[in-house]
Amino acid sequence: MSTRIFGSGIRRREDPRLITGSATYTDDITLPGMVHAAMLRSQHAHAKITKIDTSEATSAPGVLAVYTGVDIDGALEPVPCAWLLPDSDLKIAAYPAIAKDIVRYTGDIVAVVVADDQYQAYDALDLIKVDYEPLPSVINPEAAAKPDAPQLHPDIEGNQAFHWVVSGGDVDAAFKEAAATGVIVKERIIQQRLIPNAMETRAAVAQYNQASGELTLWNTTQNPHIVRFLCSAVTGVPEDKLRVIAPEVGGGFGSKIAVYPADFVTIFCAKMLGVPVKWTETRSENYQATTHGRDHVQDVELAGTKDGKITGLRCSVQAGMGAYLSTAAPGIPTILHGLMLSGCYDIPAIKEDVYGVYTNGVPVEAYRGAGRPEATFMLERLIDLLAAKLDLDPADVRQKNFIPKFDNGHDVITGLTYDSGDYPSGLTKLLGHTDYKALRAKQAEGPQDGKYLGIGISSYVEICGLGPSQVAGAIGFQGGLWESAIVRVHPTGKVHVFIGASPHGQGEETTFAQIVASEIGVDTNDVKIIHGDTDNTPMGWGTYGSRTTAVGGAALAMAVRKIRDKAKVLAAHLLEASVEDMDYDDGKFFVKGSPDKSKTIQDIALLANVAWNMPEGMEPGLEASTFYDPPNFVFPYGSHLAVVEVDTETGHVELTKYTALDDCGPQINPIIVEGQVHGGVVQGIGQALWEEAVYDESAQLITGSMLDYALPRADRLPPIEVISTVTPSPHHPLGVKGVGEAGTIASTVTVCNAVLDALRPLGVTSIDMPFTPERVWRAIQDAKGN
Ligand code: MCN
Repeated sequence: MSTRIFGSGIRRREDPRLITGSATYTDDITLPGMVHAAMLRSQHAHAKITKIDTSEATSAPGVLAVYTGVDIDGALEPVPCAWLLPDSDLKIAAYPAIAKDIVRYTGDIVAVVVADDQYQAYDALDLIKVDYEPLPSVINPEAAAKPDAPQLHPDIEGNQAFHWVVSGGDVDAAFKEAAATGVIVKERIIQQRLIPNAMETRAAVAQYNQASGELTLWNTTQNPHIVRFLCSAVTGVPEDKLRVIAPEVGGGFGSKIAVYPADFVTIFCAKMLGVPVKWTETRSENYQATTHGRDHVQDVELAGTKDGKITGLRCSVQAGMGAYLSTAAPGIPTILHGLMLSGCYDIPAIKEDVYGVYTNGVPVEAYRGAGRPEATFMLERLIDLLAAKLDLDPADVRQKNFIPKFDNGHDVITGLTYDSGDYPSGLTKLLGHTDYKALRAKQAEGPQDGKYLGIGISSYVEICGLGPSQVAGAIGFQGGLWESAIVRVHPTGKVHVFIGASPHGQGEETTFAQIVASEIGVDTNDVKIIHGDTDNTPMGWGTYGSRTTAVGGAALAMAVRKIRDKAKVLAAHLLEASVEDMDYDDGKFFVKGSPDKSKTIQDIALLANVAWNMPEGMEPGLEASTFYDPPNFVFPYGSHLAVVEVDTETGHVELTKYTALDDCGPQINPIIVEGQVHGGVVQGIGQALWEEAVYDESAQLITGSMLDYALPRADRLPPIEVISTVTPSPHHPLGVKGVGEAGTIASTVTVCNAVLDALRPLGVTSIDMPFTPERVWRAIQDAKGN
């Protein structure tokens, strides 16, 4: 086995079971005596519950129990929020898993039915009679922050969940100077609500042993250890008696970070009834009750000099939180958004006010990119506006402002230290590769048949590899951000890796095997990656924030290096050489200068496990574990380019070209990286052109199914070209940075910049996302004064 396996695009070992239908998801779990739960969810966005009559439902065929908010009183603690943002006047609205007095979004659980089968449970839901007294509702975060807005929570004035500020440099002076001698550009940006669309909806199966008090929860989650932690706190089952298993998870995109009311309710039912209980969400329930993403109203202004040097950025953001604060919600529009506002540039003065606002919508959580697409959009859109105002090429304005190449740390005004980057070279490579000059020349030929050509670029840097834990504490994240790995080499040289991280589509079963294979020279097929079961894996803080490879991969690399070090000592002992005289290459330990005097890793695995002849004081076995807490985040970056043709008669946008240049350090598996970028780019394009969670004036979700919510379709996309540069992270043992969210962070603004570049000759400077044909057409008509 060659050490070159690191960096090779081997096929994903996960795929055969995924594409042949032989994977086991939570809904595939069937246990003896198992019964089924269905949640009755509020149809009102905001209402008082005056009466609930469950008598008819309780006596319906197959029904075992109906529980309401009264029943869980005292049995379940309130649903927790786990990001207690400091210095923000955070006001958490405590709420029960089943609403008792007031519902605050269409989807709030009002009752649960448990029946012998799923259909009986659903039929019985219709028999529960709930009397509501409707209350006024509000969905737009800006409207919800107004003094006369309906009040969601009695003691949270103005619906304000928090007010957080990031500030560095003298912003007011920068704007004063720009007003006198330079330029200022302003924009109002609506980051519409988005609905994450994982292939698998949410599900939970709870099995409680009333004799032992042990509970097993199969749960479709991105972070089983966090689920165990929070379920223990809410249900009272001690952590040592609580096992959480995330079997196959069909994607999450952030929506499976949260621990949901329905998870706690399923556990409650299993505890009460003493039989296993399964709950699986329907797709429309998923739209209604699984967390949404984005939902910002952003007012942004950028100050610059007349030759295009950026001097200041000032913004105010109203971030819709939905009815309650979801598990990680407060950190998203703040830490993951506000701290990234300097982007790839050295902006000397930045101030942002972020207001988290309660609204009558589904709680908002992380959605691929989580805060960073919204930050990148603000900055990169404003840079295009600045370039347009000064009649400069947007690529030149970026080059003029980029932080110069750095290898080991660069401080930006928001307080972060980026690890490494070469932003100018990345953009130069992208522009060369796509023949940007030729594209501009073609554009200069003018519209063809009413179709205007637009070229959009954006440059991004993102914060990922979430860690270190010390920072987690400082920013109020109620957990650690380290990862751990155990590597166990069996007597025949086959390897088991136990990891706390919990991939759910990203491919780490393949790339982590590549790490092991590269470090100790075993075949990737001889390495099994075990994850997603809290009883069988060491602690891990989950897969989100593109951290699994940056943090979990580092833990693994360090553990497997310990194996290599021990194997070297053993080999020296067996070959009667001193350790200093030993060399290692490609799975073989040999005496320097005498390659035939060698032991393979398999030889050593056997000898270590039988332990007949160990060096003095050495423990038997070939196993190592590592707890890795990174010294800093990692900061991948890149530049993307899109070309569009806009039909000014119909407003239709045709995306004709998309090229992504990303730098995530050395790539373990370029095919997986490409796949991640493809998926991410498409999700970002979805926001730019098609997707929007629409609520009506009474806060009813009217895009409540896939019929009404426009997901990206393959036939509407051009080939997505993925190129790269490689800048290692100085602090990661393998130099790698994350890539899982990169595409989404860059692509939304890239495509919007392209459309608005196309429409510049017509005087259109702003359109609200998504850029549907109707909105584009109307913007053109408005610009024409029609
Ligand atoms: N990788 C690599 N070389 C690098 C960096 C990464 O080969 N230099 C590989 C990794 O080993 C892994 C993949 O690329 O196989 C993504 O790794 P990483 O960037 O570490 O991201 P995570 O595994 O932490 O995944 C989280 C990220 C996030 S936050 C969202 S949201 C998202 C995403 O990944 N959700 C996804 N990608 C997704 N892909 C699928 N199929 N489903 C989701 O729900």
